Amino acid sequence: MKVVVALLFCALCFLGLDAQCPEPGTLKDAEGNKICARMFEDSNYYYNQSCGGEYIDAYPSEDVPIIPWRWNNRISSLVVNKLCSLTVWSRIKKNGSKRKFSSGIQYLLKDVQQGLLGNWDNDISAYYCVC
Ligand SMILES: [Ca+2]
Repeated sequence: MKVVVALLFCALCFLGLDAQCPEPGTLKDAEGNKICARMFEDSNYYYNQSCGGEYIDAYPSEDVPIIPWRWNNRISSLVVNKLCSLTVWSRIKKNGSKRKFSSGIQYLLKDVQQGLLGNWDNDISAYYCVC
């Protein structure tokens, strides 16, 4: 049992070190401006391979009731900066279900429950980010 726990702990350490998702406190754009949240098109059940593919950035106080068409129902993982929060909706114009993410890494939006049977994978259509 102890060996199993030790192995599991090591595996988690390894994943932590190799994590591809950026740490919340390090979120900046190419010019060094603070980003409120970064949303990615891909996720992975191996957490160190999550936050893949293309990404879209939300800046502090950015209010986007209608997500750009090519990003609609596409986001699968996300990171919210320290002291920021990201509110998302499942339908454009802030309709449908609503969910607020505080600072941290969401490796698998598939694991974030929406309603009784649904989840948030490929289902974000509007967002509002504040810091
Ligand atoms: Ca996706």
